[in-house]
Amino acid sequence: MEFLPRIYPITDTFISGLSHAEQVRLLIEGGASFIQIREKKASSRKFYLDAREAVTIARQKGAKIIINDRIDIALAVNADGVHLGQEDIPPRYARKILGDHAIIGYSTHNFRQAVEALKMPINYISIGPIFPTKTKENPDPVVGLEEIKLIKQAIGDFPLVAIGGINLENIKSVFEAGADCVAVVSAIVSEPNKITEKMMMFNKIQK
Ligand code: TZP
Ligand code: MG
Repeated sequence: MEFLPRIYPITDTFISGLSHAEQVRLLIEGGASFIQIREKKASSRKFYLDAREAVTIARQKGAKIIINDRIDIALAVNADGVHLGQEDIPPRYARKILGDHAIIGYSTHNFRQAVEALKMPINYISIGPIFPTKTKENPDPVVGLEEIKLIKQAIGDFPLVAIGGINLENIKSVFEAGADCVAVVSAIVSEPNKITEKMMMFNKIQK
């Protein structure tokens, strides 16, 4: 998983009260090298300006930025890739638009979707929500740890990111079940003055 670290923080302006760029700065200070920017509410102009600043900060520090949902914003700010869901533009069109070098992640919510995703031109699969989460509106049913094991067995070396309700207490069980990487929103960004510290704590977790 040369491009994928073990901890994959995701920004949220609502939960943190900070801009995406501010969160990116704090996350990188805490050791983050691969960050997703997830924005569900702001205007395109506001998101563009914030994402552009986030990419500028990340480039200076050698970190990568993945944009959730928005291929147009990813192109406009020259991000490293996009993260797409089941309701977004299909990965093969995203690949055509963004090119071979872009990192494309794809959300799945069950075994069937995860195996189906292997046919797509993507770089990693995410599976979730593993545990209950308040961060996502209308989340899919909770997947659980057993499903991670089954999916990892089926997809082999293909990079698998687990997401949803993951915190410092349950993270080891997620790695033990077979996740290569863990994506985290609220357990890292919910307290704006502790983002750097929490990122460091997550990065200290051994597999
Ligand atoms: N997709 C599945 S769960 C989730 C997303 C975006 C939210 C994860 O947030 P948290 O706060 O880490 O549970
Ligand atoms: Mg999406």
